[in-house]
Amino acid sequence: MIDLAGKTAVVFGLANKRSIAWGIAQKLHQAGATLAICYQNERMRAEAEDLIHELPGASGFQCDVSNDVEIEALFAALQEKYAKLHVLVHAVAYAPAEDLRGEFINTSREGFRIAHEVSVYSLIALSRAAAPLMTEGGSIITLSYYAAEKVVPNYNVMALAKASLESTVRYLAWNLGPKNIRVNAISAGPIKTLAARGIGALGEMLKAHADRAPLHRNVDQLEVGGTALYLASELASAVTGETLYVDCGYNIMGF
Ligand code: 0WE
Repeated sequence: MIDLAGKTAVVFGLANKRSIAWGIAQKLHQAGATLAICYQNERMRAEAEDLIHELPGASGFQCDVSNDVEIEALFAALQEKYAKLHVLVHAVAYAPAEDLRGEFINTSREGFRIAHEVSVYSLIALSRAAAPLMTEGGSIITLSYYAAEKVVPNYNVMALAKASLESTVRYLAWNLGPKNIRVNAISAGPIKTLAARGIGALGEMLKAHADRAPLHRNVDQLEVGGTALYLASELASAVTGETLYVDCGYNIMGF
């Protein structure tokens, strides 16, 4: 078994029990990591804190990753409480709902800006804040989606953001490599989370995915968590700048 005892991980993007962040947090916790788990705002607090209490030793923090003041305050609190950091998980994305449907050509300037700021710039900002605490090396993990490479109808501006996110992973890997901080993305197959709930055709997408994927099923949050645990561990000590597919093989198919 992978042992992360003595390691500290900060996880961003917990909304509820269906969150990919929750699947990852559970796996890191099982492996013995000390967890700091972040949720966006006061509205998310009650539900998030109830979950966090299920993991002995884990602590909850409020941090809106689009706010530099909140990021600075969070990392000051993490430095105070834990001194060192080994793992950062970024499971955050957002585009305005009206930009995730309809004609791509109608993507708004504001929707483009918000999608990239919340879903991509936040990884750069969090990595910059975390790196000084990763004095023993580290592992930074983000979440991507196949639409970064191939058109998925209606994913629209989020697809551009995921393409940029995967490039950001490579540039951060290059920049942070000398500090022995690895940076990777997990490209997960579609999962029924709060973020996916608004999508009209989600049921249809999950079915098509299970039909076409070599494993003929969908992926779940704990399976994404398993790959995150591997990336967080020494087993992945030479893996950086990569996008790893955790999609039951869907992406390898040409027809
Ligand atoms: O990355 C995602 C979803 C990210 C997301 C979801 C929402 C819904 C609510 C970002 N922003 C928002 N904004 C909202 O207002 N996925 C991989 C799930 C997803 O989203 C899709 C998909 C899939 C799959 C949107 C259209 C088509 C397919």
